[in-house]
Amino acid sequence: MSLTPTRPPADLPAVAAAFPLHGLYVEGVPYGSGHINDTFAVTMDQAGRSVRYIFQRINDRVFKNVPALMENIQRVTSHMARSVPSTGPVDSRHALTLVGTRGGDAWHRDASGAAWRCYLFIEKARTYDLVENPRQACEAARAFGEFQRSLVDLPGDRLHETIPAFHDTRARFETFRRAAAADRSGRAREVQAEIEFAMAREPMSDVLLDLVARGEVPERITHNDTKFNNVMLDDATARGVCVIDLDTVMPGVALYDFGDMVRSATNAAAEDERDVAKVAMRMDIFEGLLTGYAASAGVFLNPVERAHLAFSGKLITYEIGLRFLTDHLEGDVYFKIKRPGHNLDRCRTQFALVASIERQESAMQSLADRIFHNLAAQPAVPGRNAQ
Ligand code: ADP
Ligand code: GN1
Ligand code: MG
Repeated sequence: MSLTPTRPPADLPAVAAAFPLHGLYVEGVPYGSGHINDTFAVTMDQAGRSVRYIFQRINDRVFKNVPALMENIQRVTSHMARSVPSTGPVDSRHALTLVGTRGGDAWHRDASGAAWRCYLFIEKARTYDLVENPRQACEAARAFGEFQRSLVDLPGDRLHETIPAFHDTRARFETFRRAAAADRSGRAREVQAEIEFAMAREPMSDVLLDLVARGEVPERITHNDTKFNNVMLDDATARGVCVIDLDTVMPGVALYDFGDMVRSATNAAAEDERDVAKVAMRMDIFEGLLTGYAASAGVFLNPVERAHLAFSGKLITYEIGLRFLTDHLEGDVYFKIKRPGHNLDRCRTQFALVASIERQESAMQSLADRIFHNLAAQPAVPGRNAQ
């Protein structure tokens, strides 16, 4: 079972010593609410000044090829550091900065074999689990769109696929179907309603994959985990300053990125809310997302992508719901949990959000059409097709 750590590992000072940080180690505390890696904020005392760094123990059950993952991140962060955002003021925090090890490597393997990396801490900005207003949604979507746009001209080979078939909804559905049939943890009986909800929507799995197969939706370099708490908003201005959590940056489909913004930002309730009556897709937040995304990504989205903006929110919410349900059925082996039934609660909120989007989908797409109407229809910046 994957449990969220509540205290830092005893060897964190030794891990920190593998990186050329100035000053004296003061403390390391668990940080953030990600479901995958173990993240710690480490404070160093540099001649009386406190300087923080982010340390992450990379989850190598999820990311099986750490060297390939870190090569992607190195390429992406150094390219972004050189690029100037097309929207908004220049801000040195716009790209994550990796701190290499004393030996000159991008990451460190500790005595127990665990893989660690270190980033400069993005100060005076923070992440939020829940969107508070449309302005925040707009800023987050603008920043994710800007992120996609700045990687259009990434030089070199195709990025590694850090998790193969990550957004292959058909494959996710088949994994779910097998987990329900195998019922390894004996939980299938109590989740019949969720299993039926998932089964009834199976045809949704192929819609985007078919468009990609027909060449109507291009491959691009995408983030693939554009949840609202993976973008840092400036404390003073609420501006989206930096996109983080780059483990899944790889070739992908822009609509999955937009869809995950819809899933994680428009929900009125938390991802793990137990009272599903609180779950609802908020139209004003959706409008904020569309406005921000149009400002940065509008120039390169083609008409087919634009026509599926609302659908993408429903699809990715369904897909992540399937993944939470699968993990519940398999005994909580993938996502970190803080309580029994945590993944089931997460699945239920996702499916309630799918239902809420179903009720509003046509109004959502009409709004998308209106907001994207005035933008040029032809992609000004082509997608990167598979090489
Ligand atoms: P996970 O893959 O587990 O979600 P993230 O990379 O998203 O891990 O990091 C978890 C949390 O740590 C983020 O939500 C954010 O609050 C914080 N965080 C990550 N990187 C930085 C950074 N460079 N500066 C400040 N905070 C960060
Ligand atoms: C995980 O790492 P984090 O917490 O940002 C997951 C995403 C899911 C998300 C659901 C590598 O994201 O795919 O959408 O949880 N990341 C991975 O909250 O599986
Ligand atoms: Mg994260």
